Amino acid sequence: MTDLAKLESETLAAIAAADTLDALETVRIAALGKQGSVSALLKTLGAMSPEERQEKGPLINGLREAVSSAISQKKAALEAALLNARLATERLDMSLPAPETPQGSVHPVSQVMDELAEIFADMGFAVATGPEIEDDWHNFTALNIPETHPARAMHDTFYFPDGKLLRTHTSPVQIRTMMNEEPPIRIIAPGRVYRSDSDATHTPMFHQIEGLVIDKGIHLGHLKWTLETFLKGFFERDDVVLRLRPSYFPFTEPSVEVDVGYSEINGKRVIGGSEKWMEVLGSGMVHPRVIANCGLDPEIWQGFAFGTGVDRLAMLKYGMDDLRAFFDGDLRWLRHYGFSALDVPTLSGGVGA
Ligand code: 2U9
Repeated sequence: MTDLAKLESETLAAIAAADTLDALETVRIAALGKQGSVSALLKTLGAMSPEERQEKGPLINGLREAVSSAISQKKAALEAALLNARLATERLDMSLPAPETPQGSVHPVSQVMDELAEIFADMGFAVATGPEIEDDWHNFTALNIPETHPARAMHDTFYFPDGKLLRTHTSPVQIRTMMNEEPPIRIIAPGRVYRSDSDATHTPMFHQIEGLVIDKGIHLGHLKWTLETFLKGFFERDDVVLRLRPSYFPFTEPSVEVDVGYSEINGKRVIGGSEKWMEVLGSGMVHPRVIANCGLDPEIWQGFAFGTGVDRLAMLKYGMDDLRAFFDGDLRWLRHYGFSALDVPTLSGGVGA
């Protein structure tokens, strides 16, 4: 065997024997690298006589071609094997049955939001959402909240350096809806809101749901019926009694605070009857100035609005006593108070299934 044939068979055998990409790279450097055996042969071509080069050139170049193509093929094979091995270990058997005990649970806030959406959908309300970062106009000015109102103070509102703010209520969603849609309007606006406040009953982020109806000939009677239907559906009792007290909000006139009757049984609040009262909602007829601020004629369009805290509603219905635990992410709390993903609230099945 000639030296060339020997070198070729040895190098091809080394390539065949390389069982990792690293080992193959070592073989490649030994043959085709700067100091490699095949490279050394290529360098000898320069010193040869033309006749010798004519004879040896094709042989040496053929050797280089054979070696480099064998390396490419081997490299592709090793890479494919590596990918297949990875795919085999990362394979998920989608036909496996789900775990007997589901791992996750639906947070009470999500559950109550779904319950509320279901109850209001039945009354013809659509769900509206909007940005959590708002401007002063949508959060305050449009709602007839004057510059001097305490809610604007730095104490309550989180401001950004550019003057934008974290919405302090979901009311800007209703402002945006009134500006962008033609009445009649029937919406609820659930979502996160932010106020600089923190104790057992206040967290800097909490959840609100507000509602808005704009139509012709809307009056306080429509508001009372809507809130009564909502609270009866939510607490799943027909004996829910409402008490409307006159109040003041800049964005409604007249304004009413709504109490719900309850009694205390074994130290627990049970909604129903009229033994004791607790405030659950704020509401009123939308202030004509707010309607005008959104480009509508208050002589033609009237409406009512209401607002309440979703976290507080959840606490009342499901019996938690510390709001802060809602946002701790403690798995024991979530397992205790969480809902199954399959407990979809429906009016027929009971919203709090
Ligand atoms: C528009 C017009 C009027 C929404 C309203 C309240 C009364 C209210 C509080 C309840 C407890 C907020 O979570 S809470 O602190 N809300 O008392 N909210 S009327 O009135 C609106 C909203 C939008 C355009």
